Amino acid sequence: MSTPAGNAAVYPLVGIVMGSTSDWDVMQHAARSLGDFGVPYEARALSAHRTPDLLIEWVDGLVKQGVKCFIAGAGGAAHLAGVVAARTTLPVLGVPMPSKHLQGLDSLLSMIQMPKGIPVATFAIGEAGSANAGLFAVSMLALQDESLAKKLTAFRQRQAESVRSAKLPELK
Ligand code: RP5
Repeated sequence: MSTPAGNAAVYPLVGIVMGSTSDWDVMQHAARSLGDFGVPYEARALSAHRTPDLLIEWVDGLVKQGVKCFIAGAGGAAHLAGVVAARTTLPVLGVPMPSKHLQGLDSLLSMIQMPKGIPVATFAIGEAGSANAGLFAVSMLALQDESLAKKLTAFRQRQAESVRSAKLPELK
């Protein structure tokens, strides 16, 4: 779907996949977290049940290119993250989509209850989980990248400062 730099020579460090283009509203928050830190990513809508072969092909392709982790967002009987995790030993971060009938509880339980042996690190339902999955990927990459670690520290400091300086509204 997109890469932040639009530069063909930059290989993605993170693969973002979602089960449907309808998930993009939520999954763009993961992409934004990565983009804000200058982390190259590739984002695609690919389904574990509608396009299984294409999904596996995409995962294998990114692994070959040297991607460091995957973020997978899906809703309902959300098996996408589990299927990605079954294909690679790289870390897979799962984001449960809010769903129409069960408000994302179905997505959360499907994703978080991975059977022993194939882990998926599951985040909160919706936008917060998506943004946090992006930030978590940045933290992992920062383990081996000092300048990224500094950016992350600066981000935390700015965030803390905005809370410290926040003023409550006047009484009505
Ligand atoms: C899942 O089904 C997707 O991840 C999405 O959250 C949900 C609905 O998909 P669409 O019907 O909008 O394509 O596979």
